[in-house]
Amino acid sequence: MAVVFERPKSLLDVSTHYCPGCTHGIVHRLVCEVLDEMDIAGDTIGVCPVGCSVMAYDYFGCDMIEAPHGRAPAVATGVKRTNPDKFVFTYQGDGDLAAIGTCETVHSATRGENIVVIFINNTIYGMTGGQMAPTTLPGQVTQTTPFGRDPKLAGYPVRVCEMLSTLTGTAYAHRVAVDSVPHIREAKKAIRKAFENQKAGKGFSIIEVLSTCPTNWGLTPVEALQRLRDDMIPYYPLGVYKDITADEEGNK
Ligand SMILES: Cc1ncc(C[n+]2csc(CCOP(=O)(O)OP(=O)(O)O)c2C)c(N)n1
Ligand code: SF4
Repeated sequence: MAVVFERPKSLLDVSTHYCPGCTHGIVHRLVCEVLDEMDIAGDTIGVCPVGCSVMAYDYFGCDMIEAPHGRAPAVATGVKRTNPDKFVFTYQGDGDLAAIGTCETVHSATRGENIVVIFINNTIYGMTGGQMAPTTLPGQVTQTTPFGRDPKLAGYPVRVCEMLSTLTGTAYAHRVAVDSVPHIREAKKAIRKAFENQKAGKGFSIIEVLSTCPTNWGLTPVEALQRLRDDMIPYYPLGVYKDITADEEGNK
């Protein structure tokens, strides 16, 4: 019988520590499918964050390095500049990328570093037990906003793709989701395009992936996917926020 679906070769054949129904696994798979299709796993260096994906180095079958506390884009900058022929990506949650690592995120984009950033937005700090993240929605109950996030006290959520798309150094900013098959296919295309951008030397590419954290949201995996659709997508609209390739082609 023909095999029509199998594990990507660059996704290591090990059990992960992710909770049942967590969408981190889907995004790992998509990155690995792209590495396989472009045949670049042997030439790729990934940078892990703090957060639930801290141990992603055990799952990706390429070289990996750990960068604590939001410093992944800074580490990726050094790795890419010293290894310009390698593909370099970071894989970061919203606490890592948009709180403690905001500075590194913004400035690696302003410098137009030729790296790929995979940004997992699940509106919460997953690993540490469900505290408010910069992306937590107004009214969302977390461990540190037990009555719901009140923007008057806790500020407004940060829309990372919108913010980074204003920076000249950003080549590509695209928000996708992994709640349905069509959205997952779109996410894969976006991740592929980000790596193709790096191959072409286009500069900083960020793919924001709207994701779920069923454990800390207190929902079943299926309910969590529905919340992503009902609450997250309206606040964080999907789409391309910046694409210099499309702009260049439009100006021809
Ligand atoms: C300065 C600092 N404060 C707190 C922590 C603890 N910490 C480690 S991971 C994490 C949350 C990360 O959440 P996120 O980046 O959203 O990833 P997720 O676990 O949701 O995938 C926190 C607060 C830390 N490492 N450093
Ligand atoms: S705590 Fe949340 S983000 Fe972390 S593995 Fe579990 S479901 Fe995923």
